[in-house]
Amino acid sequence: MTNPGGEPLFVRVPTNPIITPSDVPYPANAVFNPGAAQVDGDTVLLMRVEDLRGISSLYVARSHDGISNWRFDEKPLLTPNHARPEEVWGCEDPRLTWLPEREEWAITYTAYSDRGPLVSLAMTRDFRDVVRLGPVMPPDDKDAALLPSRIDGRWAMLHRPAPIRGGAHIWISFSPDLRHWGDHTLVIEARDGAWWDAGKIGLGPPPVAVPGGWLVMYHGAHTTASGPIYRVGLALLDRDDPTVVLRRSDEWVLGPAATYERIGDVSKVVFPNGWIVDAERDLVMLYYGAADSVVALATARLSDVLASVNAMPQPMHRRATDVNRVGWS
Ligand code: BMA
Repeated sequence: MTNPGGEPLFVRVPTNPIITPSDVPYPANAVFNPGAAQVDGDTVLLMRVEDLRGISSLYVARSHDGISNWRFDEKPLLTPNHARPEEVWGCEDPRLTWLPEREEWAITYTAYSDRGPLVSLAMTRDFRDVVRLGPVMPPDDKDAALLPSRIDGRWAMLHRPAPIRGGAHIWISFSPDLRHWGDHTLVIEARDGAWWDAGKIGLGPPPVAVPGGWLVMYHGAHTTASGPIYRVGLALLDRDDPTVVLRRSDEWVLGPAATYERIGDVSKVVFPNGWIVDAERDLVMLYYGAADSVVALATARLSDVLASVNAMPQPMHRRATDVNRVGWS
């Protein structure tokens, strides 16, 4: 997908990949799928680091410009805690949402239990100390992020349960207290057949409030004879009722093209979990895991992203559950 000038919407920085396993001060097989935050003038990445056993922990990296001169914490912020059965096989793929009401960051991450991956929640103010609230969704469920503020008095979380039957779609659930979740509602359905987002989709970075709604990026895993191809597209949800999809891209906006995206532990994967959306600088900095091996960065003008989203088709059914059948397959 291109901007109004016909150029690609998202442009990779020339120094990609910006962080590799050889950059970090601890043994790592892979460094990927970071969440992103802006804290005290720094860009903070909370990176998934897979160690030489195959178990992932979440480590902090900081940089003033968000591109170079990364400073790496030596110890993980979150590492499997054996008193917690939900994460015996790792802590993966964090999304970071600043909650103004609580003045802290919510970390939604995939806790890998021996019963499957589930969504777990932890809180931090500074990315130095962290408090776990624990599992909020049972397995299999992942790709979760909180909305930054309550909707009609309740917290809202987008996430991706993987049902035994049918495709894997994006749902939203609501909570009065961040602990008890309900009113589970299907929001964005994976498409079918040859589509890039057929069969399995999942939320990317946390939704961001923009004029006209919530800007959402999501990944689609298109199945091929040589395994899945992970690409990303955009959607816009209604600001007051995020169960309503206002816009959805037909085309992906970023897909594996560079060598570091096409070749790695899992080839042909771009997997963004974090973005810095800066209205003042008209800038989106999109951080993503490439080929489940390294961290990469692509940038876009926010105004171009919004213009593209507003030109995208309006889904025939604004609510996934509005379809004229028993939905939820
Ligand atoms: C997803 C997650 C991601 C990973 C992606 C591609 O299901 O497990 O952590 O980057 O697959 O392998």
